[in-house]
Amino acid sequence: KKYLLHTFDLLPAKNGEEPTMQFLLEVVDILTNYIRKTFDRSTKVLDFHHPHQLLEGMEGFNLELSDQPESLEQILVDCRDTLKYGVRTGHPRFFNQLSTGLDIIGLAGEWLTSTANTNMFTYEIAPVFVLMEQLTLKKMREIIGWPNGEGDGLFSPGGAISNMYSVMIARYKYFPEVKTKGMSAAPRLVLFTSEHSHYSITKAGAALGFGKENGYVPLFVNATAGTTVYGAFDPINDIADICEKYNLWLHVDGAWGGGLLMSRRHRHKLSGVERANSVTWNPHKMMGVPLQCSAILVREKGILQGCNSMCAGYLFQPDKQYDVTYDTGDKAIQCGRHVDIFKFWLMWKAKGTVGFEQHIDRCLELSEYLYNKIKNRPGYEMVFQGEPQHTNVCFWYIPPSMRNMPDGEERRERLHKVAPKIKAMMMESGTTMVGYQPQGDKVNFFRMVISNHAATRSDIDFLIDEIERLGHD
Ligand code: ABU
Repeated sequence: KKYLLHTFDLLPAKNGEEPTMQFLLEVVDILTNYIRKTFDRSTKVLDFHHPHQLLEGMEGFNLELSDQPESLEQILVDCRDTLKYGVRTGHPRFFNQLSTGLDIIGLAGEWLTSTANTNMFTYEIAPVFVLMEQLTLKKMREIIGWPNGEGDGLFSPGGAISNMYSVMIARYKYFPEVKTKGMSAAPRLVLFTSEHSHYSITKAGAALGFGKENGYVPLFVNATAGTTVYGAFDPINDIADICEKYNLWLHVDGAWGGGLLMSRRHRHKLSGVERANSVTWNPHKMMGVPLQCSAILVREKGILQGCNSMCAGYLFQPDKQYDVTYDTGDKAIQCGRHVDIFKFWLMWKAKGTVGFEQHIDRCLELSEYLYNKIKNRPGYEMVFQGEPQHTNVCFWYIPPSMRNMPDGEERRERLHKVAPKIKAMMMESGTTMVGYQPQGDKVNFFRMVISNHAATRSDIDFLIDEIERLGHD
């Protein structure tokens, strides 16, 4: 009977409680089945279809929006199929992205967040979440090493936006009049970042009107803690010396590598981070928090507010009955802001700081296992010399027919096609996923990264077997 029902039969409809509970239990059943299968290695990582196939419509699954309401039965099918044709990013053999894994407590946190369905801009409507955000950011600043965890911060919609915040506040720090008078209130400014840094730094420069010319005034230096492809750590102390000498803003992009601050064994790789003016740190990467969860942390208190506040009277009334400094929304460039904190706070409670440390140490041990397994294995060439600093292991797989080819343009051209071809076959067979890219003058190579708490040595072995099975010519 329930299948003949429609959305308007659910709460707040009269007598809607029973069908609402039944419907939600069905949804929970779909979700829990999906979760169970995600951790079952006999389940595929994905069931790949080309965009035109999905757009044309699969059996019983039509992406077109309908003018008339669909039954709850169809809505449940839509839920099931949406997951069926998606990618299981929590699968132990999904290595494609820096953010992987499915943490059950984090997931529960995300469900609760959606149920609360509130907005982070004011204490008035998100009292508990605002306090959780403040406390968690303070803890992160303490871990960075800023005295008493003092400073400022926000959770933002991803590392690129966190990095953009850092450029905005640096500009505000040195040229506050830009806020009201525009770019003419500052000389032509330039940012410094390494070739391997994340493209969001140059994107922020482009969006905010910076240039790349000699003769412009240096303002900002980005040091990357864990580059996206190689996982390399810039020498923060050396860079900080230069920034101090020339009075430049130092930002550390630890979107990927920031998580290593939780590990007593690995945090030395970010030595000097406490000298930064701002830090990006994405718990949704190395700490396994469900997407999205990215923090911009700032050493100087009040600067985010100074840079971004617009004091909208309809939202940030100064005469509320509580301490309105907890209305943190005006620090953000967004108005509406999603609650990203709860799942992270809940995971921290559940695991403790030591739990994050164990997770990070384990991921790094696994990548060491992979590196040792392939560094001298026939058919593999490492992209850079020496042990990886992070979990990034970058390598070429050389199919048997190419192993005796002399180095040269022909070999480079052929090698450039190997990783995309193997990756395409992996996706078609749905068994595993790993990223590839060219970098500088280096032709396409695989970038293996490990942040998934479900991955084990057997999954690393599987990946290597799979590359060799698919790459054998
Ligand atoms: N923000 C960079 C993420 C890239 C990746 O997952 O590979």
